Amino acid sequence: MDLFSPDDAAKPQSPKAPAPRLEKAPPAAAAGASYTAADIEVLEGLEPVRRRPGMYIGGTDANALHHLFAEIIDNSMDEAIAGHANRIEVHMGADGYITVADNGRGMPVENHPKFPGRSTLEIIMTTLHARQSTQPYETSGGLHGVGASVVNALSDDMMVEVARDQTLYRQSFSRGKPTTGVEVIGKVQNRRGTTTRFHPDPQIFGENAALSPARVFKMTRAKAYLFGGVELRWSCDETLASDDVPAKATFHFPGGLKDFLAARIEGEPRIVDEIFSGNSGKPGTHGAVEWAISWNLGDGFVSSYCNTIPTGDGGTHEQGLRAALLRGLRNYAELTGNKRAAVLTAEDVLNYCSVMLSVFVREPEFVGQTKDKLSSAEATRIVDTAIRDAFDHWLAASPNQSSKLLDWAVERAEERLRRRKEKEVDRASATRKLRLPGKLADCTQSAAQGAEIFIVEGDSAGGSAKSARNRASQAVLPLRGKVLNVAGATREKLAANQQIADLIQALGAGTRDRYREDDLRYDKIILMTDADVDGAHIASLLMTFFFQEMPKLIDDGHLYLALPPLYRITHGSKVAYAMDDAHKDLILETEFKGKKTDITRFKGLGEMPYTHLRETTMDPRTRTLLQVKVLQDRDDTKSSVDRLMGTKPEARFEFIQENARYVTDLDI
Ligand code: 0RA
Repeated sequence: MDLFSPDDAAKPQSPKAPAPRLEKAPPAAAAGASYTAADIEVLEGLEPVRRRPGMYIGGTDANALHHLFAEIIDNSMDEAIAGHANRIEVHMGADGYITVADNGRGMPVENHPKFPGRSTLEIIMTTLHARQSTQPYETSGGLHGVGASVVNALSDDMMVEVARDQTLYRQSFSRGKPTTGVEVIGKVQNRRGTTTRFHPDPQIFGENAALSPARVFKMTRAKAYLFGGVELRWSCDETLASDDVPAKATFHFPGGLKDFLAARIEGEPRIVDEIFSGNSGKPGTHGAVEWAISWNLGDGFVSSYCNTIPTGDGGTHEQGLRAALLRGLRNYAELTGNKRAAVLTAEDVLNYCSVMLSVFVREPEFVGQTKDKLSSAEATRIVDTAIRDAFDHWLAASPNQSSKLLDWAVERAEERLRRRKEKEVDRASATRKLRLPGKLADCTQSAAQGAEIFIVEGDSAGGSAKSARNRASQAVLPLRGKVLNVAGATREKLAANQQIADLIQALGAGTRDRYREDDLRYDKIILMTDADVDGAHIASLLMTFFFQEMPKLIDDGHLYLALPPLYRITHGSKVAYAMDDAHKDLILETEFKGKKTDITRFKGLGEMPYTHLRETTMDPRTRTLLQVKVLQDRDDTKSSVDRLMGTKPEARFEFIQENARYVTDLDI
């Protein structure tokens, strides 16, 4: 049964008297009826909005607060754009309330067909996305609007008044829930429309949160510029008025965006005097576009809108604008034989440009957290098409001004290219400074403290070491073949040697006089060569290199020798490793005495399973390292090194003759 009848509604009611509740059936669940999806939505109500306001209005900051006002005025603008309203009034009170009133058709107050016993007004105000599924408007922004219900959810007090059918209705809400039914307030004559009054909830936005009169004033005025078919009336409490905010003002701008832009860029020196502006299509209908563009020396901005809703993050309509402007200027360059225009990009044309762009599309789509970016694909073509021809005409009409604009844009482009080149050169020299040898498998930590580099012989050992390492703190540099003997090399030969160059680069600290401890990229430099004579030779060549080129690195205790084993001895699950033959014999005599053993001799690090390499040689918890130190007086050491590693073979021969008697294990 529909309780609502014209007779009831026509009865005059005192606003103070408790109005009869016109319609409210018990919820389906309470009535014991089965749930439908729609019912569940209603029963769920607006609690999710209060729990996570950011999901609906992008946060709870000042922007979000002003978003509430935007939602409400956008609903009235929709009604105006649809041709049903031509006046919207905004009032800010000293009490923190804001009121938006339009002279549209008025929100429907009769029973909602899908929710028996509940008015459409109540459904609109208390359910998410409760818009009619068939779009009532030609170009509605309302769906962008998360809707009046979200504002309701986030207001501690809200009231909607509808003047419709000579009757004034009212319903009040708090925090998303009705506090009254739809009340008949009285009879009205010559009045239609919707009035919405709300107070943002301090529980959500904070006790001190307040809408900024200046900001709300500007938002209100902008609507008048964006849609010439509506008059905006502004008023605020005297205490809120200021130099920027009059207590009362009326806006009606049939001149549209051109006037808006002219006002915004007043006093800024222009590159070209004339504003390029125009429009296409009937404002408020699908495909309508309006634009105003000035090339001036101010800060430059692009203010774009879709269905009068600001699109702060741009989107498809701005893409259309960029394409049209770039193509137009390039065409003009071609026509006038200007070859330098090939380097132009849309940025060169649009920087130093103040733009207002407004487009109307049916059922627009917005993306992004605060739905500030237009994503409707058709908007690109609509804007591109509308502006392109007009721009060609505008450029052709005054060649002086157009050439000035073109030259200026080309200069910007050339400047941009120059800057980019400089930047590239800077970056190249920066990376050169930092460049690491390609074969280095660096550790991921950047601090030298605790970092280690293993210098290994050959790529296969390098592969095993890379598998065995702890990537975070251990780097691996494989050197191929024998390292140059620096003791016998000239500085030129040294400089030309790739292995040495890689090593110096990887360590990062420089050599000799230019050695800088602070630049050393690792804490421990670990020479990890095979446990055989060749390996020992390479290790001694490397030690010679450090002794000669980076003695401070040794003095400071950074150089180490790894001790990989030569043998792996197993009996069942018992495992032991031996460093050399003597060590192996000792282990066999003691730990494995009388046992049948398997003995593996590693031909090189590259043949060792990486797990064994890790456990025996690289893992700081289980390995043994030898720290390299210069024990004798440095000069004595230097003469020994020269003698053994230097260019004179006779010095080595002498050493062998002197020391041959100490040799014990000689394989012949
Ligand atoms: C739904 C349907 C109709 C109008 C509205 C909503 C409406 C909502 C707001 C919000 C602010 N001002 C508004 N004006 C209208 C169409 C009702 C009909 O067909 O009469």
